[in-house]
Amino acid sequence: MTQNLMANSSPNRPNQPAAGGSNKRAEWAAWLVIALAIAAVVILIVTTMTPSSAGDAGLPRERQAQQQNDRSVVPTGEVVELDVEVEGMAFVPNSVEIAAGDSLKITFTNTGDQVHDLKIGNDETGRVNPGDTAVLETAPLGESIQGYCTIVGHHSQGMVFDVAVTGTVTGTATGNAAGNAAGEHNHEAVTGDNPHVTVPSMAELGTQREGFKAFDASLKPALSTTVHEYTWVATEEKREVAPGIEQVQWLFNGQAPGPTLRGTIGDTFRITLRNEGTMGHSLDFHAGEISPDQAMATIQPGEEVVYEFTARRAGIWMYHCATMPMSLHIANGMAGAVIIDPPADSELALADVDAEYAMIASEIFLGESEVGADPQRVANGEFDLMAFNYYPSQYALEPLQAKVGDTIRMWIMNVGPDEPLSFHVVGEVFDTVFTEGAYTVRDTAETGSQALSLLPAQGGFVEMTFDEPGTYTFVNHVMTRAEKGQSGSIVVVK
Ligand SMILES: [Cu+2]
Repeated sequence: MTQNLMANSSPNRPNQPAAGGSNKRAEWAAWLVIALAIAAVVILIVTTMTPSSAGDAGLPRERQAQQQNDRSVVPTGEVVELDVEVEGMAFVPNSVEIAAGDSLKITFTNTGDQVHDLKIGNDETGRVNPGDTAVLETAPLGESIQGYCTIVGHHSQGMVFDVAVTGTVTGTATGNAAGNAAGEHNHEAVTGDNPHVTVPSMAELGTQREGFKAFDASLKPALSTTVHEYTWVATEEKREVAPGIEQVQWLFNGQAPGPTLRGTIGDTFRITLRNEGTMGHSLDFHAGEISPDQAMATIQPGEEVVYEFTARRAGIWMYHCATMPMSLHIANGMAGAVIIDPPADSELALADVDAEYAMIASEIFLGESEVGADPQRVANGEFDLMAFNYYPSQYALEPLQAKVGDTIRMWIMNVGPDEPLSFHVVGEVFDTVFTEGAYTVRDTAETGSQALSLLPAQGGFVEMTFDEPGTYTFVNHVMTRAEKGQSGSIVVVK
């Protein structure tokens, strides 16, 4: 190579004959080759461009498909009119069905408490202040499309409006456009990339549904008995775990969380666990101080184990299935709390309150309906939703109730399996907080506590007194966890 270069750039070149006949022919031949090459390139470019019209050549393929689709819409002249309002972070109604070629005239009244808008395709209302109304008229629509609020974060929280178009024109271009639109929707509107289900959005979690019944969070006083004897069955049953999502849960006594037990220091708890499931299960009571070897052993389907312990210490204590992988058994519902009261004459004695509640905090993992929580996603810590008492946002749908002047005590147990909890009540300061064996503040007006922090397997209680009527929201102040369902309301009336 080096030698050739040396040869071509040889200093001898100027000494070669300049205008010999054979050299001239070679020069013409070279020019001819160059001209042919240029012609070939030009032909190639022209050929490539021919299928597209000049106007579309620069557009991305999706946009071209969209344009072709738009051209295929035959307007019917029909205008479908409807009123749309806002409830929380959702449009109400949040869908409409029209025929291909119809257009929409939406009278949008923002009944929410912040600015919203509605955009469908290229048509939008513009910003609408709370209490204001705007009218949105769309072009004739040829295929189903999802409208949404363009305010940052509202789309991803579920502020969407589905227009189902019947009699949609079919064809490759339409199919591509629809596919792309659906892909974009999934990416933005769901809270995770769960391959099994579409995870409900924050708006869907907060949407009222007829017949919904929340898990009863009210807590009764300890029974006067000193021996608490129960038989629990371990089962695996398909239940609703989030709005519109049914999947298998693993249950103690047919419920998730398992029953909340309550007694007093010195009481004996004797729990017989009968395994009516299809796999091994077991029990581990953190309130007990006994050898794990027998009591916590995994029992097979059809077997029983008796777990007996004497409660020596006051507080709220976790219990859970201790069969591997524990994360999965807890994620599927096998966890709960035991509450042990100090004696009334103890210096730790509980004050009188107007009501008590028990909240078991956990992650929710979604999976195939027949399987339950996706084991791999549980192993990876990829939770989909968060919950108090194993159902996201249930106390937002069915709030706790109190009166002005009431003092309530909320017992909180974080069963995880993995996520921390920072329990806060919007608009309240806790007068009393007890956590993991001690009061951190107690019946004080001079100071107080804004959040009870609990790692998995930690518990405690908070007390608060309501001075004014209103809707007080309790949340995991790890804020994105609240938005995934770890929030609820206390409605306080006069
Ligand atoms: Cu289990």
